[in-house]
Amino acid sequence: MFKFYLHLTDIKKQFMSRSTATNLEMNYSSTLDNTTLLDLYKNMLKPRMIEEKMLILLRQGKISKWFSGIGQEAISVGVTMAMQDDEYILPMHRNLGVFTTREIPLKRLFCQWQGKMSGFTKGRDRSFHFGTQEYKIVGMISHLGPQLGVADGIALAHKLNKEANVTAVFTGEGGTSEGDFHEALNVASVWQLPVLFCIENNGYGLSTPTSEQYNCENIADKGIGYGMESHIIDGNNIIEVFTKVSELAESVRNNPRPILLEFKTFRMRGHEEASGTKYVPHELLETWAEKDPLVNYQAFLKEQGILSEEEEVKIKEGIMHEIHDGLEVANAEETIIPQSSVELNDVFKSFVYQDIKPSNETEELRLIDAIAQGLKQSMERYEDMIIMGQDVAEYGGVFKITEGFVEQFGKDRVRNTPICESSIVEAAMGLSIKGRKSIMEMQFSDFAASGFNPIVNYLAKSHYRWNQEADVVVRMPCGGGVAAGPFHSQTNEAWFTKTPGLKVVYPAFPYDAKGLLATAINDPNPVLYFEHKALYRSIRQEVPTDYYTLPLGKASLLREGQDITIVTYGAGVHWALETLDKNPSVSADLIDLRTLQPLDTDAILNSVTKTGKAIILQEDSLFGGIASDISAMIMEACFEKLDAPVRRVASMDTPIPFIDQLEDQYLSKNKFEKALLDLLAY
Ligand SMILES: Cc1ncc(C[n+]2csc(CCOP(=O)(O)OP(=O)(O)O)c2C)c(N)n1
Repeated sequence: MFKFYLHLTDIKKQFMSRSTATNLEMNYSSTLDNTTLLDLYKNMLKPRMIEEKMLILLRQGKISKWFSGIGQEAISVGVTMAMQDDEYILPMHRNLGVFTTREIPLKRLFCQWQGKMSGFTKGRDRSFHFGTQEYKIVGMISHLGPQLGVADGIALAHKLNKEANVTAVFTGEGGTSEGDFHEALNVASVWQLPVLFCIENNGYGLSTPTSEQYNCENIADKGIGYGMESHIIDGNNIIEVFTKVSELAESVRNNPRPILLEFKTFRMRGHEEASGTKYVPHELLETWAEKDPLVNYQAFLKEQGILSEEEEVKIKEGIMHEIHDGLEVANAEETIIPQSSVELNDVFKSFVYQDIKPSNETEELRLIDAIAQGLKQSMERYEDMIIMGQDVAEYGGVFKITEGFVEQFGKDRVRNTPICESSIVEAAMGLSIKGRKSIMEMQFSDFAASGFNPIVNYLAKSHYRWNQEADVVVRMPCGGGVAAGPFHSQTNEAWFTKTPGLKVVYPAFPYDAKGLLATAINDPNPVLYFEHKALYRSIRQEVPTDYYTLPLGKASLLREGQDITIVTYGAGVHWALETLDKNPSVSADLIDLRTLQPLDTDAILNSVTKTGKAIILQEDSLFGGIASDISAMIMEACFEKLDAPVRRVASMDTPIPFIDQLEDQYLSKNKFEKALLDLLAY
């Protein structure tokens, strides 16, 4: 608590009493006309009155949860009024004032909170967890921090489009402890992105006081570490918020750069209504109650003769009617009738595959060259598509796939990134919100762990939640057999195949790699594109020279036989081919899945129906891998056709080890032949 009291004393010096605050408001207000001054008031009053109504409904059990922004309205309203209508705002759970100041019809907000169809998420997400392109608002995901990086992506698109726009993103002081905060500010500063990072320092993150959240006097002090301008603003003074943010936003529009804004304020109610405020010292609540932004501002407007009693009553009545009418519409709307087909259809944005055939001209390419060529041709096809990743620019990436790209496409489009996996995935999401495609290169697929949250929670769920596609391809150099140890050898596709909303592509040959990459890029949904490092330079094939596409969700039948079905992908395909070459008497269907999501279930089930035996080979360790799901699927669909139990062949359930002998023992490669022959003999 010590630290918080410290800054409280500072603030007390400035705002000891209502009249001091009023003086300050007067100083700033001299530049504002009466209409603006009244608009600031009306815009603060509306969220306050809505909240008061919601608290009643909550007590009556008519809404599920409520995060109160009472006492913090000046920040939401002042910032939103300082922004142009075409500029994005990314608010948090206490920023109702952003939504109301952008004039979202209340009936829609109420429908959203009641989980009705006329809300913004078709009942799929609650409270403020939604975005709307119509109102240029991108709501939070529960994980708080990720939207900071999303703001970077939106701002990057503005900057590259040479649009003089600023993006405002909110977080609480608790959210500043997350890695996403650090990464987003770092990236924004390195790239000089026009973002206002608005930190609402309201004293508590759930029950945690600032003294247990960070260890410096002001959050604004962190700006210097990022090379970023920062300001402290009295978050309870609407005129100060509006005037300062307006000035700064205008300055950023003319001179794009990030700015860190720390708004000093206080959370007057519990974290959410059910949790109460027992842990908050009474003195603090009393002190801050005196600084209520709405009460003080109303007093100021009256003192100045700008707001009369009659006008006040009229404004309040107007808002009351609006709330009443909105609630009537929302209450009357029927509840959602669940239809599984509707839910499943919205997981992905619909995409009509366009089959583009190559000409006859081919050349022999290694897998790595085919990927590089495909990537280059897509960069030519989509002139505003961006590649981002560590060392991808002049250095050409650690595997040299983007070598020469900077010369052809320039540094704006081929962007070296700091080591900020989360924030770059988030930036890619932001680019998609602005309609730009992007590709992110994970230096090694293992490092997707550092960008995992935004992949599985942001990219994957965005279309289902609020109809916003995440038009992003994440390239994933993966796989073992390269004696690189537990952190540079994993094949971690199962982390993602589990998550609805992600497509997963895993080619084994140069021809497939090029055509599937083209489609992954054309597809507006998030795609994880796995590239096996051990195949990069070892597998060659004749590949069409010009651009072509291949469909996702279509396996390829590499060998045809009668006795057994082998299902595999990636390096497993080559291990299976070697085994079949060594055992010419084995008559097998060999299915290379090529994509794991969507999965070509027909190809698998049709083949097993014919052969009556199935063996699934994966490079990943056994438990929880995709082989288990395919096995279960075969069991369920083909039980009566099976002549033997389905067999899974996978690597050991240990981390993948470094030294050759251990790695060889670990990998499924050397277990496959015996398992295949055993199953044939069953
Ligand atoms: C990654 C993550 N960890 C924890 C939580 C639980 N949680 C939700 S809000 C919150 C407090 C946030 O504090 P702050 O950022 O200061 O915002 P405030 O609620 O005070 O406005 C916590 C701990 C979460 N939603 N996400």
